[in-house]
Amino acid sequence: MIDVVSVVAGREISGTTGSVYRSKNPSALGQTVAEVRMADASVFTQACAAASDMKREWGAVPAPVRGRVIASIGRLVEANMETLAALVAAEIGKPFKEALGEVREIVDTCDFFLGEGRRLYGQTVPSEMPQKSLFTFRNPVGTVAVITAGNFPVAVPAWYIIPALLCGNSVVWKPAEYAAASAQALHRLCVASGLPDGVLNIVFCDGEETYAGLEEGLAKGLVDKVGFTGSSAVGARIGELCGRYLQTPCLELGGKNPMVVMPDADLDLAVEGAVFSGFGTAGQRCTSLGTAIVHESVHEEFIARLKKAVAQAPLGDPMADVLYGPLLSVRFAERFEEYCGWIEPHHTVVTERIGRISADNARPGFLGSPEEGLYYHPVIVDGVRAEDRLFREETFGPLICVTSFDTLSEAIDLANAPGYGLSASIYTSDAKAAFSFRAAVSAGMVSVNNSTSGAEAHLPFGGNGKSGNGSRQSGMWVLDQFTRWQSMNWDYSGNLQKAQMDVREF
Ligand code: UN1
Repeated sequence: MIDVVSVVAGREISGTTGSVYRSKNPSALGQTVAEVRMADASVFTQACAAASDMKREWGAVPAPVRGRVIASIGRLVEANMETLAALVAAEIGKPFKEALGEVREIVDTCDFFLGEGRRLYGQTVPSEMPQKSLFTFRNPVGTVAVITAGNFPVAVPAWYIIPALLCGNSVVWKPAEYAAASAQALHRLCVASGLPDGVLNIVFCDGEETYAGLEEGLAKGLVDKVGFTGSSAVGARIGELCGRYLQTPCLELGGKNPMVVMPDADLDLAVEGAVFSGFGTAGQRCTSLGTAIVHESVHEEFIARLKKAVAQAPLGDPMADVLYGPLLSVRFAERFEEYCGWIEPHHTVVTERIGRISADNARPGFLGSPEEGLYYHPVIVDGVRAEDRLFREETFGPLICVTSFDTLSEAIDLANAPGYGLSASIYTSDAKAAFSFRAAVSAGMVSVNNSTSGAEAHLPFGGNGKSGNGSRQSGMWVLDQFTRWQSMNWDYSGNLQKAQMDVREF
């Protein structure tokens, strides 16, 4: 069993609330992976102060040197890839192969940003006046608080932590407690790569303590930027809190991601995409497929092929080659069962139970007794309507909705109706339809003949509407989150030249 503690300014803090959270293996609830010594709000604020104390020092390290630290993080993560992936698989039940992909994403992120250490370009800009030079610089924002979910317990945090550090910021990271051991492992690898104490702190505390600690940190001017990945409801609360202190957080929230299947689509490809993005990671990605919006002429055929593909997909032990393993934790499983309660009489549940892990099926929907693993059978619900709760809200589990349409314009309306806007996909061989869809769908990410999930680490990642506040992570675009532009003008004429007033006319 792994003992998990907070680390502030290089010092381990072994819990201040007296409470211990047990992070269980969702494939075998009897097995505790980690005991997390939970901290309270004051530890979160202390971590903000520790990070804030280091921000000048770290920000003054030349960016290429920070880039070298990022390079060693990448190398160290790569050298420990299998161990880290196995820990992720044990702690949240993500299939090992996917977990390896997740760890690979950290390495990709490091590869991208180590080079940015030698760029972080500013500009030279012409002045209105002679003998005057104008420049722009990217300055670090200062202290970044990173609060992350556990469905991507190491890659998504790295999307914040790596560029934030590269840009010269110090960081306080609050991971999800149900993925605490994976988070602690990543934190240790980062610190071992040469980060000075206090530059990357990690705090384990529950939601309310985090909120209180963050508020105090913001009020005391110890937090300059918040990065949050998680539900839209919590994101709204964090956004409100930051707004009170005139801050714009980077919010990466939920999704109800649509996939439009046009009459000319390659149906097998579309079905494969629906299976991967609907049921991969047990549907627990922010980019998971929400609703397949299928043209009425191919709707029946799509359902038939989808049903067959899902029935053949192996589920179960995350260490085996499976489509998906258990749900993340008991809390997520309970919530998913509630979402299944949104199925209405006018819906058709297409999938039947496709297997049993054990004989006594203790709860409806589970493939076996939940204690032996939070395995849930795949659910496909046909006949959803735009006004249904199931259609409008994220269900974060192995459930996909299907509905049909007649014209592309109707499909676009349906795609936008839930008010999220993260990822959207269209399957078609018609370029005009694909580009029209791209322009009209409100989504940060659009796929053509590809599923809604599986974004690459060097493209902008993020959403609109209920999926976020328009901020973008990843690639060069995230630099605008973790740096602030500063302009400088330098007048070497020896005179006071007044902008707008002393401009020479020709
Ligand atoms: C998330 O679920 O928070 O695009 C991120 C994808 C992943 C990231 C998902 N690379 O599916």
